[in-house]
Amino acid sequence: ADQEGELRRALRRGELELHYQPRLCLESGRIVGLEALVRWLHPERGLLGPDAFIPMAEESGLIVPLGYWVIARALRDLQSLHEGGADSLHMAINLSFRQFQDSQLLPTLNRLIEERGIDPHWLEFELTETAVMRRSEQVQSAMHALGELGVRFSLDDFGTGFSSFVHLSSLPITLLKIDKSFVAGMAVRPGKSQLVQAMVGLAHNLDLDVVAEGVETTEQLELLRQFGAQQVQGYLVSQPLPLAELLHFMSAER
Ligand code: G
Ligand code: G
Ligand code: MN
Ligand code: NA
Repeated sequence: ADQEGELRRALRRGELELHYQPRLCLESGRIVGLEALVRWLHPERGLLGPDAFIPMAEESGLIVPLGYWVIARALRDLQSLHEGGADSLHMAINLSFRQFQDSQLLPTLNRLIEERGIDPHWLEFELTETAVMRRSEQVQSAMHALGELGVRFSLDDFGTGFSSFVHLSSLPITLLKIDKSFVAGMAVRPGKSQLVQAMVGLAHNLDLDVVAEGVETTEQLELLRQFGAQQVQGYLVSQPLPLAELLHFMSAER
C-alpha cells in the first residue's frame, strides 16, 4: 500500500495519538517530567509504535507536519497538566534532524509557546547522537536560538552513536539519556554496569545531568542511584500512557 499517502491521511483524520512516559527524579522520588511518544491508531492494524512509521515519515519529509502536530498536542496537554496542578512538570519531545531544517520551526514554536502560555524552560527537545553529529550550521543556530528562549536539549540514545565530546560541549545540551540497551544488561553482567557507571561519570564531567532509559527492575534503579544518575524512565516507573491514564497515575502519585 502507499504508506506515505496513508500517513498523510491519518494526520488529517486525527489518527495520531501521544502517550506520555513519566520520568522519576531519584533524589526527590517525584515525577518531574514526561516524554511524549507518538502512536498511530490505525483503523485496520491497531495501535502502531513510532518504529512502524517514523523512518518513513523522515524519508518522505512528512515528519515536518507530523512533528508540528506532536509539538502542538504536547504543549496543549502540558498546559492542561500545569493548570490541573501538576505545575512543575517538564515535557520532553523527540525532534528529528529534518525538523531542524524547516525554516518554520522557530516561529511555529514561538507561536505555540505563546498560545499556551508555557514558560519555555519546561520544554526539552530530545535529539539523537546521529542528528547532533551531522554538525549542521542550521541545527546549531536553531539550537542556540531555542536555548536562548530557555528550551533545553537532551542527547537521546546516548552510547549508540559516535559523539565527539568536543562537539557536544559546543552545543546547548544539558542532559544525556543513557540508552536502554546499556541499562538492560546492568544487573546481569558486571561489565555492563561498569560501562553505565563510566557513562554517568562522563556526563557529570561534562556538567550534564543523566536520565537512564528502559529501567525495569529495582536492582537497575539502585545501581543507577549509586552511580549518581539524576532521573530514570522505564517500565518500573510506568509505561508510556495516554493522557487520561497519565492523569490517573499522577493523582495516585500525590
Ligand atoms: O514509543 P517508542 O518507545 O516505541 O519510541 C521509539 C522511538 O521513536 C523513540 O525513541 C523516539 O526516538 C521515536 N519517537 C517517538 N515519538 C516521536 C516523535 O514524536 N517524533 C520523532 N521524531 N520521533 C519519535
Ligand atoms: O526516545 P526513545 O526511542 O528512546 O523512546 C524510548 C522507547 O523505549 C519507547 O519505544 C518506549 O516505549 C520504550 N521503553 C520505555 N520504557 C521501557 C522499558 O522499561 N523497557 C523497554 N524494553 N522499553 C521501554
Ligand atoms: Mn527519546
Ligand atoms: Na532513546
